[in-house]
Amino acid sequence: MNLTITDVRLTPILVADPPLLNTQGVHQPYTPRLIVEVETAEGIVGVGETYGDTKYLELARPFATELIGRQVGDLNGLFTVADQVAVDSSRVSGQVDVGGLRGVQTADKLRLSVVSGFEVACLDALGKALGLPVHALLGGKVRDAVDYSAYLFYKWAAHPEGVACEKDDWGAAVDPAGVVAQARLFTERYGFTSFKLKGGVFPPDEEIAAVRALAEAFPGQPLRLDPNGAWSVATSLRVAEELGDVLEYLEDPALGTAAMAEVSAGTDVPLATNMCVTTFAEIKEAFARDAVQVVLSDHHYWGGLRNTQQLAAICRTFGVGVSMHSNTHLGISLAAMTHVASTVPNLHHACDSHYPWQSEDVLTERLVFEGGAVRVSDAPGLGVEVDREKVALLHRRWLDDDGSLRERDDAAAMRVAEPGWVTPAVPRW
Ligand code: GKR
Ligand code: MG
Repeated sequence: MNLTITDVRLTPILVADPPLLNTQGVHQPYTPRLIVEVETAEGIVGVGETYGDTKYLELARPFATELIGRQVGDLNGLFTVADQVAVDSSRVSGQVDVGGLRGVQTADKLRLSVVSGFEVACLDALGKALGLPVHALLGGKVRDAVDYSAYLFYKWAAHPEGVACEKDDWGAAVDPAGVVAQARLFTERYGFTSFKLKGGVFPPDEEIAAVRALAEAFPGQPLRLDPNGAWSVATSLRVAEELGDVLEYLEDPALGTAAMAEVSAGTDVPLATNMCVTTFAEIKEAFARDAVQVVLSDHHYWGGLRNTQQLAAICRTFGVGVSMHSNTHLGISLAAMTHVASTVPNLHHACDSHYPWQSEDVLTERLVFEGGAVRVSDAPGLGVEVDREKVALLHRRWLDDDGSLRERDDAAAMRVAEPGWVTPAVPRW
């Protein structure tokens, strides 16, 4: 068996996204993603997916060149390659990543997000070559299906007039009744039994009312609220006090480990994060200060599926819960998340997924949620098949773009509706 990588293809695409609101603005009508394909000497092709903004693409290109001639099973070597890829200093802000809300942007995190796309593609190719599912390459599944939560968003009925976009059939959700109606659609369409509301959009009392309305509509079902760090410590504590009886956890109420530690000290409501613990280096302080009780991994910026397993092991050691965060993504990433989640013993919270919001995918067959869960595939590799025509179509959209949509920028998208909008200073409330 010849497992040498002989070709690597990178295809940036733009994927339709509805007008979902968050504290920084609104989703653009199209979001960039990067499809990674590695091909072995025997013609086996593995696929991966990661963030697609230019800053990722410009790292992925030299990375791809370095991979030619290496072994598809040399997963540790991907990190060595990553160390050799130079990151332009203008890309490193040290600030919370605009539009992505995924923690502070560092050179390492950019590199790791690129590694993840290649790691998943290599695992897919290796699994296909060996006739093994990706979960088997990760040590084997401990569950046959992975639970996901309904990821509720405040949402406009449509993107602003005059903006080129795809239509969606979710309707508007800008008040408690709209949020409950959206949650009902999620349960009807996908069978989800737990709910996360993206907050930080309206004043906290309005979001408290929305969560209360959800609790009444779905009694006893797990609920989460995530304002992406938009609140002060005092506001966070007030919300925790008011919703403590119905929340499974509060996600990133305040920004940064110090603020989260203060909130944590003042409430019994568990705190989760995908913003203050986003790298291995951030774990020590956060755990020592008991700032968070659940870490939400995003395998993209944690550097892949094996790093996610390592994160889960560290969380297990320290008695901290683990689950998964998501950003706008397609079926390749959902398959990757499902494989790794199936191998994590200490997964006690349903994972997040944006997938239901994506009406488009690059797969021949979309992944399916049944009873809110995705079945773990036992087919070789990830168990998904890429539709080349769909990739070509979404790539054509990327080629035709004047550049304005190639970087995700939720504040810029908001300015179309509200000229003068700037990303609100934190804490916003
Ligand atoms: O897509 O608007 C969004 C989310 O706010 C996303 O950017 C976050 O990264 O889903 C994420 C979260 O849980 O913080
Ligand atoms: Mg979050």
